[in-house]
Amino acid sequence: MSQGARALPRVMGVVNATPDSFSDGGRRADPGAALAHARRLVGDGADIVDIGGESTRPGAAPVSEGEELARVVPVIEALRRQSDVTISVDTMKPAVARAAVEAGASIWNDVSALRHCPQSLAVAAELGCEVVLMHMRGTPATMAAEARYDDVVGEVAGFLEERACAAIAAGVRREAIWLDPGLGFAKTAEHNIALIRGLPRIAALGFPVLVGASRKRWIARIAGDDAPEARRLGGSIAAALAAVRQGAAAVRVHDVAETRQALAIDRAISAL
Ligand code: HH2
Repeated sequence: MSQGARALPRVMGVVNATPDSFSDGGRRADPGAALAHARRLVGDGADIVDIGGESTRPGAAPVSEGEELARVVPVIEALRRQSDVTISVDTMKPAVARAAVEAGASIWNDVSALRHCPQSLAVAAELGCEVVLMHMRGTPATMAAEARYDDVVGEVAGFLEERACAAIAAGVRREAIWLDPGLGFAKTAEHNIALIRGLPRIAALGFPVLVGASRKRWIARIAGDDAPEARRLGGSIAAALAAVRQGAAAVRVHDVAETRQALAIDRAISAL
């Protein structure tokens, strides 16, 4: 994931192999549908496809390890056979990350920043894959009540720095680490905006930064239009462009083709 400041931002496309994801309502719960969607994202130009089998939306219920494995591993195996796209697995469970890497994933995207299980740090080091360390407080079931900060940017940056140090101390390669401020995870709309504005402080930690704003609830809240998930594209693209201008190296999105187009135009104009 090492890239210079002027490298093109990478676009990570989201595949939720879940019956209860907030953004797509479980339309891709069966592995065949999830695979078809992943292939479409690759055709749309995704640099990375992020496959998850446990929803992390506010209040989401946990999923058993067996269920999560059954949801994601067949999709990763099939996608690996059909495409050489970079695959990441969105999981908090080390056993799922391990099976995903064996099936062909090369990034472990962990919204718990390798804190969910005591073995997570050691397993990440052993797998040798890249890892995304994301800021969250509590769990998806409890996080909404924990959105209280004195200095959200400083506290998130401090947490991410501590987790990167813990990962390196456990044996994860420094160049394999990405950081993510975790928009929407124990954050109000105002916190999310402050974090996008404050991204340079997080990027200054010296790791590439991934930002996931796509279709999240705060976009409709700020726009004041109460738009449902599938109608938040305009705000999602605005947030992705802002994040990239503030130093994000990659954006996690549902609408890959549209985001890539917007990034290309933004890049062309800012290079004038
Ligand atoms: N957001 C979601 C899930 N995983 N991972 C990272 N690194 N950053 C994020 O912002 C992020 C994430 C939530 O979005 P989604 O996957 O669409 O929904 P759900 O968790 O309900 O499946």
